[in-house]
Amino acid sequence: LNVYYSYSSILNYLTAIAAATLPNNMTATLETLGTSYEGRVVRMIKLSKAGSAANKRKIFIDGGIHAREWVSPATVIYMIEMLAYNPNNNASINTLLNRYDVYLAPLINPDGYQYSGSSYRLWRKNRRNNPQGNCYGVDLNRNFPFQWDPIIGGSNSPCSDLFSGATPGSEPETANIVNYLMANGDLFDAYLTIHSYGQMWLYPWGYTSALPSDHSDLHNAALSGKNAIAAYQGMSYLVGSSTNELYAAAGGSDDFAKGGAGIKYSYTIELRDQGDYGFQLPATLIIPTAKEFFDGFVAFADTMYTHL
Ligand code: 0X9
Ligand code: ZN
Repeated sequence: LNVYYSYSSILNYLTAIAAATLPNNMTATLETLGTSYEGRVVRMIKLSKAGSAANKRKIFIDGGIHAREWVSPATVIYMIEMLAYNPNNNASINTLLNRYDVYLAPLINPDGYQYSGSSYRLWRKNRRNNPQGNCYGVDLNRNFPFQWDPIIGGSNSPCSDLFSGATPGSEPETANIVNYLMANGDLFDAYLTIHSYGQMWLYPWGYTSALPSDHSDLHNAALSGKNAIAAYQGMSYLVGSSTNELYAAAGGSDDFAKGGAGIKYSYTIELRDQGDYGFQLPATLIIPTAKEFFDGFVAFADTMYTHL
């Protein structure tokens, strides 16, 4: 993680960790969410500590929905590494793993990520060849089938970076998450989707300025995360609802996870920075960005669990 991994390096990493012998009774299981528009496989790692409570609750974390946000998959891989090995035998990590199985899918949009690396660094969408016009790509974070509406922060134009897609859930990369969460969502307490940049810990709704009825639970758990982040290097994260703190944008995965799949603690995380490097965060900042967020995640999960 001193460099950004390619798509194939990410796949190799996930395959290797599933084959590795892990300490502390940890097991890593490789699962497949599906394939992308261009046919790349989308994988997920399940991390579970054997011998801890039966029928544990679960947490789902994804990254790489937006192609250019490279620190997102890198951070999810860092999280896999820390949870799998817990190199300092940290008590808070052990507690988390005694309470939760954690499912991590670092690269939801492999076609876009590949294209961002090979052809156009600031590519955002997937790589669908849109039938109308000569434009490629759907913004996967406008495509989720809950309150889908191109008029609200999306677009009906296939050439827009914010194209919401022809229909709700039209994209294979969207369907990979939707199908998994619809089948398993009731076992999950939390859904976190990792993006960059802006340093925000956002909760639903993204399609309206109204707040969910349990918004104070989501806000308080996120504050624990924010405070743990600040304790590392003083980085400041903003906590609030997507619409109220950022902008209204319908069809996001966070809104779907909460409103469609019924996962209570649903968040979009915007990692570093605040615009100096923007999407092109230097690789030297992967580790500090990932470490502070991981600290925040562990603190968040503790607050979430103790308030269930
Ligand atoms: O606009 C987005 O999709 C996210 N920001 S980003 O810069 N990473 O593109 C924010 C999404 C917040 N959630 C919803 N609007 N549902
Ligand atoms: Zn994003």
